[in-house]
Amino acid sequence: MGDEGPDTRHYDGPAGGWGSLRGIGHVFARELATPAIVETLARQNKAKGFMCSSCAWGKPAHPHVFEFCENGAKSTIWELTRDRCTPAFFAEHTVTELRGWQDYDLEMQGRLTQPLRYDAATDKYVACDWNEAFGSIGRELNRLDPKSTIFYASGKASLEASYLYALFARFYGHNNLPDSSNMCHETTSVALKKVIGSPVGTCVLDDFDYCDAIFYFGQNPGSNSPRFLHPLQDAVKRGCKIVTFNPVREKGLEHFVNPQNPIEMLTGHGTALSYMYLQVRPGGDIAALMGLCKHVFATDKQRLANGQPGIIDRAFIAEHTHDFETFAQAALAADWGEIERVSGLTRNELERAADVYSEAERTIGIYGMGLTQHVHGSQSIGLLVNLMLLKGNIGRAGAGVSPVRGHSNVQGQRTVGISEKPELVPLDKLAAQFDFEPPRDKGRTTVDACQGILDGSIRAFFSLGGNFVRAIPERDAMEAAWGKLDLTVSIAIKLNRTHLIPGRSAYILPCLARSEQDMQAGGPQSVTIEDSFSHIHGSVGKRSPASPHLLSELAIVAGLAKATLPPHPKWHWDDWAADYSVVRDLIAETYPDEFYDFNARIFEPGGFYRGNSARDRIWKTESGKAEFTSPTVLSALGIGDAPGRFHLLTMRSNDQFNTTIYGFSDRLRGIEGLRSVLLINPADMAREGLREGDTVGLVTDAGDDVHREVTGLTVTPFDLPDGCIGGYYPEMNPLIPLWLHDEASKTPASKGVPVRLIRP
Ligand SMILES: Nc1nc2c(c(=O)[nH]1)N[C@H]1C(S)=C(S)[C@@H](COP(=O)(O)OP(=O)(O)OC[C@H]3O[C@@H](n4cnc5c(=O)[nH]c(N)nc54)[C@H](O)[C@@H]3O)O[C@H]1N2
Ligand SMILES: Nc1nc2c(c(=O)[nH]1)N[C@H]1C(S)=C(S)[C@@H](COP(=O)(O)OP(=O)(O)OC[C@H]3O[C@@H](n4cnc5c(=O)[nH]c(N)nc54)[C@H](O)[C@@H]3O)O[C@H]1N2
Ligand SMILES: [Mo]
Repeated sequence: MGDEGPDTRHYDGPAGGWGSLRGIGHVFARELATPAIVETLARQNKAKGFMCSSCAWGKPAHPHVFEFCENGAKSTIWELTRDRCTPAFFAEHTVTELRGWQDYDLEMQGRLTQPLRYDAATDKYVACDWNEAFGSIGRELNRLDPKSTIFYASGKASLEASYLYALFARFYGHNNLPDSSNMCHETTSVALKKVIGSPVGTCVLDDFDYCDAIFYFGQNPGSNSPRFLHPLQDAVKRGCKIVTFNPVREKGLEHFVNPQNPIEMLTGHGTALSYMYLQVRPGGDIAALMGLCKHVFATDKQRLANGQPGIIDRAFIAEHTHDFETFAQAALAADWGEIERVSGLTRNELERAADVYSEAERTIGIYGMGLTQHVHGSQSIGLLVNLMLLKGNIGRAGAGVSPVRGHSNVQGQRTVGISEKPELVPLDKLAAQFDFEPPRDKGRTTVDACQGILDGSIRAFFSLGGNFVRAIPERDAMEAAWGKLDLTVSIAIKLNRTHLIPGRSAYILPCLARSEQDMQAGGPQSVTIEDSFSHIHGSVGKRSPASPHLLSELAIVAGLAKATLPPHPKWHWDDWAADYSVVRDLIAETYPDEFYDFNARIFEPGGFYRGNSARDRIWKTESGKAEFTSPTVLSALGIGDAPGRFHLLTMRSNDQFNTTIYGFSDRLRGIEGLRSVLLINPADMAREGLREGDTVGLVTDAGDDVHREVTGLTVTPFDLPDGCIGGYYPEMNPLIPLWLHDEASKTPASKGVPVRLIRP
């Protein structure tokens, strides 16, 4: 697969359209999909149906006939594959041998079927039974200092399983509960909390029916949240203007043919989405936003001078915000020359974009990893909020700031207590509810966990889903340190690279997937998840489990906890695992304002809204108002330009979900058959004396003395700003220094890695 030659024909088709149907068809054929898969897809993202396990995009109250996208379908088909990765497979292959396999080939073995224990003598995983696994893991945990263990979660497990996982950690004695969010939207959780007092976006799905403009930063809906293309298309048809800031010309933001519209499918005529598409340099968003604000101030001043009404919403600013004047001064002082240099955009482009903002009555600011994964990412988010605040665009219909979240329940896991930040968790409430003394000290983020693994202070690692070793920065050093852990436990549905670096004692615990029926002592169970818009949805799995030996994630967490912790009159693990509605009652007791009547509301069409204070213009910030912040830098990159240095942005293809590689077709970018590519613009290629198809490598150019490299990359011309290189995540992760992360949240700076080219 991966050794096929590159085929980087330009893809002229739109996002969606026949290409997306063919994209599903490939996976469908390969997986020998059954009528059961078709039935499951028809129930996807609908009330009383099953909630897609791909992205966290909202689920409308009035869904389409097929409320799923190309990538949601791939994700479901990937879960429901007929292939099985059984103990017989592990008997044939040593772990050392499997470490040489590609991610794609590992997951292609299919669903894990039985609990597995690592046997060091034979270097193989062998089947074990659940009691044996729980018992020995419990004994290991009782030998360890709780503070030397990490309980990671990857953003997919349900609210119920996540709530119990966090309880287990705290009953055991630590707050080391990092989440995939720490590599993703933690910048959001920290920056939005600081400036608007709410750690999540303020929009709901309906806002897209009313907005006049969307300012769209660093998020790729065509691949990563394709159902978003429908509301975007509807908005554009109403006259809403989308202004996009992205170094890459992403197809999904340019042109969309709706696969659910027969006329568009037959004619190929869809909708051009972006009114302006601005190819900002990586990390150039602070500068771009500064330029936008600067021009809004200038236009406002001009209009006032002409006796016209101003643009800036002064009443809102006076009543609801803090530190406006400081920011107004900073914007005035910002230099257009610097703004143009750092953003890579012209003053004229930014002024035209700012005019769109000034003219729109209601604007939504959207963003994704293009803002969050930078050293000064939290400052970019602060400035986007400033832009919104200038016209009172937070806390009214059709307006707001809207981060597009990743994993299907990543936001929800934080909501119900998976957090390393004890101040975000109602610990007193939990103490009273469960009669114990919770740990009060700060837990470890993903980066802190990695540091602990490198320095030996962390001894055990649990993962509730995910593929941690593959997703984190500094891969070479991390893989070497990982094997020295005393205990590694992965709750998973398919085999991945992380499982192949076993600790001294290691277990893989296979679980049910969300689409599968979850039968417990109390009958068939449903679970819940929270989408990007803070709406909570019930999800019912109906498919037969991939193996009779699988347990639900919740049952596994309860089994581990019961085997580790002493009996306690208020800890009813068996009852909780028997009936998840009991767990929902516990959640409602801990978070009554958001989850009251939880069980009665889980199947409301469109989900139930747990509310957002900033949307109601209640600002839970230090000053009690929304905060204008003034940036300390204009570039979000931690390490600036230098001769020979490129800024690497790590990207997702249209044919992957994070570390799960569905195939080798990045259709929307016209890159076929190969992931080991180095994308670079033709002018930079000429300057470097490179030709298409050359093989080169990259080394990190971060000024420390660690050598980090990735080799064997095929040079591929691509439309990118000067001085910028594109490559795929996770293949590029060995290049990212662990210390290169957002200053406030420690989110790794995966979109701004300083690198140099090396020739073989
Ligand atoms: N099919 C599929 N769906 C997914 C995922 C997947 O892997 N596959 N992953 C899920 C997860 S966990 C997440 S977090 C989301 C991620 O979804 P996104 O937030 O869309 O993440 P990326 O694709 O990594 O990058 C987003 C965009 O940022 C742009 N960009 C890079 N650097 C900059 C910059 O400096 N400034 C600006 N303005 N733009 C920049 C890139 O060109 C890219 O278009 O998607 C979720 N959904
Ligand atoms: N360079 C670079 N690095 C990045 C990023 C980037 O843009 N660039 N993005 C970052 C982001 S946004 C994220 S969110 C992280 C992702 O990091 P993770 O969340 O840790 O990784 P995933 O690839 O989503 O995890 C895939 C594995 O999850 C398991 N799994 C799938 N479904 C289930 C389930 O239902 N239950 C259980 N228990 N297990 C399941 C499968 O075994 C599968 O192999 O990576 C981060 N790393
Ligand atoms: Mo993510």
